[in-house]
Amino acid sequence: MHQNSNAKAPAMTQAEFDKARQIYFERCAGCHGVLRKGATGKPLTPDITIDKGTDYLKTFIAYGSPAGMPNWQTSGEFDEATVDLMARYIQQDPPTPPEFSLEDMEKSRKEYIAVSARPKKKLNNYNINNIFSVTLRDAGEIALIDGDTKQIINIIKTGYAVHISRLSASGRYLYVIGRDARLNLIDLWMEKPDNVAEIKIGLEARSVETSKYKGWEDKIAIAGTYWPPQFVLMDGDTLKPQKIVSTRGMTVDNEYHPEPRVAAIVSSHQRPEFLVNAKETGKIFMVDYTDLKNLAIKQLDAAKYLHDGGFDSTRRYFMTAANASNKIAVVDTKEDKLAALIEVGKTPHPGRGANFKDPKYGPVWATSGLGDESISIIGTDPKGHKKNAWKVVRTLEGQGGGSLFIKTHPKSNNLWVDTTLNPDAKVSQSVAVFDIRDLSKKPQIIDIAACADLKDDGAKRVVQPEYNQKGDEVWFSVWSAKDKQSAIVVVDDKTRTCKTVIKDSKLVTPTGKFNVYNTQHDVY
Ligand code: DHE
Repeated sequence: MHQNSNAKAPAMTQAEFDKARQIYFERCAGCHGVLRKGATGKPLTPDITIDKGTDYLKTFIAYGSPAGMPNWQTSGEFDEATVDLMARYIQQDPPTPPEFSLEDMEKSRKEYIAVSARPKKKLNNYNINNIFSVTLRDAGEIALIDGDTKQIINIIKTGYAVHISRLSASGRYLYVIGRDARLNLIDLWMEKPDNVAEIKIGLEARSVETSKYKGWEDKIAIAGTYWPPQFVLMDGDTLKPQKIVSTRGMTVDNEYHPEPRVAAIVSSHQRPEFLVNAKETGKIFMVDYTDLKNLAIKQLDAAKYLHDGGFDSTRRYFMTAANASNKIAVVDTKEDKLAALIEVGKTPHPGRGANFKDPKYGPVWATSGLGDESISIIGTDPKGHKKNAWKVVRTLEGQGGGSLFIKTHPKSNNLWVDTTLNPDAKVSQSVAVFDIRDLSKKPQIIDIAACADLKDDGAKRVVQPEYNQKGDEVWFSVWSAKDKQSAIVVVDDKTRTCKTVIKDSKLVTPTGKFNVYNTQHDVY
């Protein structure tokens, strides 16, 4: 029998425990965390699960929940015996999660269409530059939507709790990473764009990127994991894994950390280099991808709990949130040096941030955040506006805390800010929009959820503004639970009025939206 520290945990044979552990790491870790401490899914540590008891847990696993827990038995994924096995497993002490080697990755890799058999030119008539890849978070899918016609081109199976999409430098390949660390490669040149390859790079992941430096377009893909704490470099067109690098090591305070999770990854436009954020150590790995056998990596000390970020308008400076330190770190990717650490509001959360020309302070980059209503505007022009560079030149007042994303476009006068996680439904269902030409003006508040006109009582959280390629439309997700109706609302950027609502039963829990052109060229 399996030995457990808590005698109240239900009995399991060792064989049952080993089988359940495999299932947990393959299907559950992406949402509940490898150590069961919770992430998008609830924590499942024994102090919680033993009290709930086997019958309660079996019901939850079998039928799922509107909050995103899949219905494992009624969907046919698990039979009753497996449900019972998993209900007993999550009452045991969480085992140390397994490492994940190159061999483990290669074993999981599938090439649905070999490179040689893929189209030699684009076989469809879509305006690829204006396609949106839309995360269908709890469905484990993405929707490809034609930005011109607003029609769904395809619904494509990806990883569980799919997280973000990124584009290859040529804009042909779409990379989609799931929290379960499944990476899908989608070929947008196919008659009907679809999966051409996939690989599992670990147990839990959030980020993916590809080589953008000239001469390296579409050559190398990189993806980072929360578990194991590492990142992997792969062939861009086949996902064949080539090199794993661990992020374990010393924090910026020179203490050892066993589990620095890989957060944002960006691809330098100045050098053949990736920038990889290690969350818990506060280190930024500058990874030179020109020679994987003799990999050259420079480690920059930034600040702990690195999260998301994006480039300034020149795409020379990487602006990234060290969110639990309430700081923005600025990396000069030409000099490969930390340029600044800037104090901002509580728990900054920029997504990729927003770049615009401030009428008084010149080129700036903006972030909103989770912890308070402040929107920090940072000067980003050390040449032309030296005294404003790397300083908060303005702080705007948004609707409140709980903001996840902020966005503008080079052709727009608007700065859009969501407040997705704000507890007040009025605030989480609307967005604030500032006029960049006069930031002293209060923002206009637009009730996006009302535009969607959804009949049921879903949460209707509005998340992540994303522009179309032309910069004259802003797309918002109206995100409700899996069993409620969601929608995508398209707003006319000039009139700031709702112009189209995309509603379809296939659009389950839409969250992130990635316009091909803007994502490929870092336009935000
Ligand atoms: Fe995300 C980006 C991590 C929850 C939607 N999210 C990121 C990035 C990281 C991250 C590290 C930057 C990736 C990059 O640029 O390479 N996200 C996490 C978490 O750890 C967290 C807080 C909890 C979790 O369990 O995953 C989390 N994220 C969420 C959500 O609940 C969101 C709102 C809805 C969803 O789909 O899961 C969400 N995250 C997003 C989006 C981006 C993102 C839309 C990309 C923004 C962009 O414009 O690039």
